[in-house]
Amino acid sequence: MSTILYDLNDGVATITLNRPDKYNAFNDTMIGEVKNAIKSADRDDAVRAVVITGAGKGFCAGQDLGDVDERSNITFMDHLRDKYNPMILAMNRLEKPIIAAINGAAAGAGVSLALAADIRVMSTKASLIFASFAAIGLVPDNGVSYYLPRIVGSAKALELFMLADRNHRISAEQALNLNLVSYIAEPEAFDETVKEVASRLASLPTRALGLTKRMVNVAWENSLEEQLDIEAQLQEAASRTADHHEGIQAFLDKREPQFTGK
Ligand code: LHQ
Repeated sequence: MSTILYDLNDGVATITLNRPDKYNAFNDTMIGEVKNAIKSADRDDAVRAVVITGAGKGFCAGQDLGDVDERSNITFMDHLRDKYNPMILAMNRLEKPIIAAINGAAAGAGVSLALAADIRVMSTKASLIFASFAAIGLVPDNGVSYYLPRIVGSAKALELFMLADRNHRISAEQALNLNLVSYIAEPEAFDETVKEVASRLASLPTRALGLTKRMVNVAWENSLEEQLDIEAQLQEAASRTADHHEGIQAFLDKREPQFTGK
């Protein structure tokens, strides 16, 4: 049985982690299915934005801790390299916006998954837990040691990782103040808020957004000179899209643009 649900509606592909009795914790099947869903969203021109969310009350509780013994024949290093890392890289390389719709608690690899998305919307009943790794004697993984310091700075990232109390939960209000999420919503308004953000992203010039993601992804490693050159190259690519021409024409016609993602 599949561990995720995949649904495509009006340009928005929604991947729902679907192991609610396990708080949507990752087993090997779910890691592979999320990665494959991201890759099929990449191949499908009808997809112009992706939402990742969780079924039931949680977003994702990270690695299924009941599953670890069953994997005793594989090292943690190989497990990360062969299973999890390709999923996080697929998200980073997808040149379409990814929204993490954080409906409930996100812990361990679950909070890593949320930070690997491009935009986060969080329910006020959800929480982010960065201390789960240290709480079981592990280090952060799944890219959270890459993304978290870039969002909140190294000092805050270390504070969040090192407060090794698994009950140390970052609330939606705190997450918003730390720039960890872009929108928060009361549970009753959560689905509608996610829908609005996803629909808006799906109506924008998809190629330009994808190239913007590529540009921002490399910005941290580049000098100004290198980044200026990347901007020049990607601007050239964007200028050749139909959506660029539509954007110019709509401005001249004094109407709203109708972008097609091409
Ligand atoms: C779970 C889990 C779970 C199984 C809740 N597994 N069942 C690690 C190892 C190897 C390689 C790769 O990378 C990693 C990275 C990691 O992800 S390490 C971190 C692993 N995750 C955690 O340590 C989180 C553990 N869970 C929690 O701290 C809490 O459950 C959270 C904060 C997520 C939710 O708390 P509550 O809202 O109080 O719910 P709960 O604790 O009652 O959980 C609900 C159910 O979900 C419960 O099952 P039950 O049958 O009693 O209803 C939990 O056992 C189950 N569950 N997390 N990771």
